[in-house]
Amino acid sequence: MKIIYSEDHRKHFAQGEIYGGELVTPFERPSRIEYILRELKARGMTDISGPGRLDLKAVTRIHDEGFVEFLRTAWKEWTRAGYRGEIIATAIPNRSLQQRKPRLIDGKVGYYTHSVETAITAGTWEAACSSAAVALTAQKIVANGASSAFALCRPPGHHAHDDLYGGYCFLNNAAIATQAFRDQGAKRVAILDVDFHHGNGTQDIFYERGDVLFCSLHGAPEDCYPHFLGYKGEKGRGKGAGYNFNYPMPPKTGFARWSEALADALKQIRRYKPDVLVVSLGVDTFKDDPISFFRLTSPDFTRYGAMIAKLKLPTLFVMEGGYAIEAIGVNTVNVLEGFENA
Ligand code: 7XA
Ligand code: ZN
Repeated sequence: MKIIYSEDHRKHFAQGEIYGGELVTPFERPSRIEYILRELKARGMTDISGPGRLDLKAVTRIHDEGFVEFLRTAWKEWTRAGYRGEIIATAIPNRSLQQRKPRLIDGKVGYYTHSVETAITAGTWEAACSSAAVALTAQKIVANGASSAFALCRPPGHHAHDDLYGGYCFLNNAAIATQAFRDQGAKRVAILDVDFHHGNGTQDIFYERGDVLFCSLHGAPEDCYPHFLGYKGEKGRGKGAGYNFNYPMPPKTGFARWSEALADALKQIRRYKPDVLVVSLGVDTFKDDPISFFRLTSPDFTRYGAMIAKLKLPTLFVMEGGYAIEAIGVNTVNVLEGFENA
């Protein structure tokens, strides 16, 4: 399996994340990628290369142009305003507040985010662009006929909406790659999101579209982030009605229940007959993940990789979350090996 990766992910390394009322070192940190790379190499998956140049047009097929411009210029505006810390939103236009973009950078930050744990730093824009480039380069490999590819993206993407960042995500890599498949001729694309957290951004982006099927297995929104989307009753709207499947599950869910949900999602995907599959691959379903509550073990990741392979679809894996740093490499590579060896 070809693997695409960029060193530029390191340019995004926030020093602070708001967690439990404290400013802590972010769970989403550069070393995550190092552990995955180390394990890939240890298991002989060494077909690793860098991304091509990012075509911003592929990004604005998914993201609002004003949002992209905000991400590109936010750090400059923030420092010009005299601020010395990282960019963290303080006011968000919730419920009955006006949905108008203010002039002041503080207001713009709130206007373009849905979650305040995620800080923007000097290098965030470049890192987010490199992550999207990684996804698009791996996408092209699959579009050109490879049976699979792994986009080792960082920062992750599935919480990013067309005009909102948050949940450690800035550009929605899986959505950008999905749109590229469509633009290059795929009639139908299925997205399977196996990250512990609901892929609210991806769901929202494709919610009214019938050409993209979205299935997400995740912690129930009543009990965990992103809190406000991911319920079972969200089934799509308009042309997208019937093309969105959510599988929210409670604390302590283990592989027996989780894999039943996966089997159902795979059934929906088979029925949909897509040309290609995009997997939003987060391994924070692991039992020791510090911010999640499922109970998957390392061998379970191999098992479900093999289950996904049974679809026999060209498959693009896009890296999302996973914070049990020591195990992130083993669990990620288990999925890929399980898929390849099935
Ligand atoms: O898949 N998404 C993640 O792994 C990031 C979740 C961010 C949670 C922040 C909660 N304080
Ligand atoms: Zn996650």
